[in-house]
Amino acid sequence: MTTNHVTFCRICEPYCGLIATVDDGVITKLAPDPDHVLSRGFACKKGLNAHHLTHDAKRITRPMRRRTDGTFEAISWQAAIDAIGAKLNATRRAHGPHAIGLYVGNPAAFAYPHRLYATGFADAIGTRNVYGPGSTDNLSVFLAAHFLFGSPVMIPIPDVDRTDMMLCVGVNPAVSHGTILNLHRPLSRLKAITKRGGRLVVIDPRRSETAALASTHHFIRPDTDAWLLLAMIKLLFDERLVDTTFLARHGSGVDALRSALEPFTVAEAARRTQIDADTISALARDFAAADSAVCYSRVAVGRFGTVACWAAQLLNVVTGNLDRAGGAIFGDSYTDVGRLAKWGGLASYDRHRSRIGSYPDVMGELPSGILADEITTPGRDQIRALIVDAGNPVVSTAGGEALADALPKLELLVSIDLQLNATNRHADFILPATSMFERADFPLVHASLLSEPYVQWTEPVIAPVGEALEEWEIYQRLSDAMGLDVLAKRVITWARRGLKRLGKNVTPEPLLDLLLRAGPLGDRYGLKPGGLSLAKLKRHPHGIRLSAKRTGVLRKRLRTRDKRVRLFDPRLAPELARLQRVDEPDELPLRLIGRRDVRSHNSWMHHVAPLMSKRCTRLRVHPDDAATRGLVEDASARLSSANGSLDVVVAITDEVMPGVVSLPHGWSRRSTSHPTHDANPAPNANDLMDRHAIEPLAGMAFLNGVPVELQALPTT
Ligand SMILES: Nc1nc2c(c(=O)[nH]1)N[C@H]1C(S)=C(S)[C@@H](COP(=O)(O)OP(=O)(O)OC[C@H]3O[C@@H](n4cnc5c(=O)[nH]c(N)nc54)[C@H](O)[C@@H]3O)O[C@H]1N2
Ligand SMILES: Nc1nc2c(c(=O)[nH]1)N[C@H]1C(S)=C(S)[C@@H](COP(=O)(O)OP(=O)(O)OC[C@H]3O[C@@H](n4cnc5c(=O)[nH]c(N)nc54)[C@H](O)[C@@H]3O)O[C@H]1N2
Ligand code: SF4
Ligand SMILES: [Mo]
Repeated sequence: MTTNHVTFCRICEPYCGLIATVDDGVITKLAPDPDHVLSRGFACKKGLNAHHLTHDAKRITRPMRRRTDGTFEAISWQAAIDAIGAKLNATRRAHGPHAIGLYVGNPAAFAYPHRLYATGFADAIGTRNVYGPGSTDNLSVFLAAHFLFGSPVMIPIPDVDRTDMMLCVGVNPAVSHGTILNLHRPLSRLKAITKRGGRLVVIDPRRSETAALASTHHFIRPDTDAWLLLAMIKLLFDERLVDTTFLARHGSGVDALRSALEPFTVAEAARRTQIDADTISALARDFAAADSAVCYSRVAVGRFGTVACWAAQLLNVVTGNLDRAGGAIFGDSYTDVGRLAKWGGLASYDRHRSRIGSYPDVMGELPSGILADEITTPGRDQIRALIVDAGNPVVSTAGGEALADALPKLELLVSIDLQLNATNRHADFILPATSMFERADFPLVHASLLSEPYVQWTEPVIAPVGEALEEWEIYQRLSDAMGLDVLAKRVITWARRGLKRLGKNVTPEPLLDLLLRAGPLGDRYGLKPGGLSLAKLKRHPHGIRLSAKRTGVLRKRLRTRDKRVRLFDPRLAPELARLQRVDEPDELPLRLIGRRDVRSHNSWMHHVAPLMSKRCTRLRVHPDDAATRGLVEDASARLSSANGSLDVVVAITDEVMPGVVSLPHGWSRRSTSHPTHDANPAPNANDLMDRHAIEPLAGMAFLNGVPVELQALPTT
């Protein structure tokens, strides 16, 4: 029997609407949903091929245990949960809670109860050893928001549809489809900016796909964005082009900021960024003069991630573009995310420190760069058991090879995944998770990042394949086996009490229903007829657009004590000093930057054959740099950093600026015993990264702007 199901994609942040065709329990086709309230018929190739992962013949669909010879055998859920629970309890008893670590990867943000239960489980154990992709992605964006606005989750987003000038710094939304931003139909909405007479300006060492849509593109020497942005802000103060009324009303610490900015002159910024001084000055003046303007940025994975991300938001603030149409707006609608994060214990910074390196946590997460060392360094609190859930840190974190060497030293490694990867091939147990089509869902994690406020719900499209379970259920079972309460610390007491009064168990659906109904747009359990409830969402599978006040909400949203934007946090001072001190890192002449491909997603879409035909994993090199090294198109070359070397194939193009080379991440030459994956081995950019190059404030890895050299390899 053939049936069609309305659902939505959960690979990346737009959550595009999809129609799934199911034949006898198998998804045979995915099409964009033309009736989705926001995506209106847009979906990308990744989303449209996601069912190949669900029905991949090599997918892990039963709990697996590793035999002594390294192969895996299927076991029952009961046997797996009992064995893991007993070992985790024994480890905790013998060595304390920190001996158990968790790495919770990127896909955990795309299933609404996943993260809640994963962090709830870590809290129930009492471990501080929680890791994830944050330190290779966006923790410094969160920390910048914490410094400025008093909460790491209060991240203003670009008001793309109304802006007169969008300055994209270190983002490539034409390929990524947005980051820290829920933006449906991202391409047409970016194109609309210039169509309506606005400006899209891109700062990128590569003429990216977003740059191709832009009015102006400026190359920038990688990892120098903090200089550009700080010099722009200083110039605006010097030329009295800042919005003094806005700053007087909403800012605190203007004097401290002004003196901190003193060293960041346009002349010095021009030298470091390789953007000429006139261009920097004109950019700053244009930004301040625009009717509305917004800087949209994720310059997080350099040596100065937090300073750079802070400066990017600060530019919006000092020009009065915060909380204003066409500027940077707070994206909340059906719930107050800042308050929720505080109640849930998520809005933390420097609550605890790592054993190795004494790094502060950001929202409970520690830098992935120390994970291998936390496993191998003897002593109290050494990690002896690790759960890797929806992650592949051997491939996706800096210097992941060291982690690959460390994993076999663990007494227990548990993976929760759908497939074999370079990390869980070392696991003692692999627990099969559902794919997105086998679970109900709601775009919860992006609740404060909605460029157009909306809600939607999907039922599962098919029953779980094999014995796959949702992660929340896995954590629930594990906690039950260990005698722990998985949600003890996270779920606010009133939620528990409220649900009890309604005669409901504390499980994800009733919790979500409560969030919606008790929220500002909720039906308040009948008091506000027509308001939101899960039942209402279920009646509108293509989503519901919401009307919510999006500007003029600053004081309500700010979580600083004095309800002012904290323009300068003294914790930034040592970083500003280091920024001036550190110039060019060493003698290697080229700078390596990353790249994403529309047809792959981090380390895990490589199993999908239809996506792989046009992939490009070559190193992009400027013609001048190729010529001086005697390199021709498709030549093999050795790319070396202080940390290691890789053999790459070269693509020569002036889309990268001279002195810069670009290689995608997420690839690996390690065997995963998967036919498609093994047919597509490619160099792992992270083999060149130094895991110990950790930015001190947010623990960011240094992945963009890494010094490298390139040499031709003899042809064989
Ligand atoms: N050099 C370099 N490195 C980078 C980056 C970079 O730009 N340059 N980018 C970084 C970024 S932004 C990120 S987010 C990280 C990502 O790094 P990680 O968070 O480690 O995630 P992935 O490598 O994408 O691996 C995800 C795993 O989850 C599995 N999976 C997929 N869906 C599900 C699911 O629903 N449930 C479960 N349990 N598992 C699932 C996949 O099979 C895969 O094995 O990589 C980072 N690494
Ligand atoms: N197709 C696809 N989409 C994805 C993903 C994917 O793997 N594939 N991953 C998803 C995830 S997890 C994330 S976090 C988002 C990331 O979303 P984005 O941040 O939008 O994507 P990136 O590709 O990391 O974009 C970074 C851009 O910055 C440029 N850049 C590199 N170094 C510098 C620098 O020093 N300064 C400046 N100014 N620019 C620099 C790069 O050339 C690139 O164009 O994408 C998401 N969407
Ligand atoms: S842009 Fe592509 S991968 Fe991202 S949600 Fe939409 S369809 Fe899925
Ligand atoms: Mo990411």
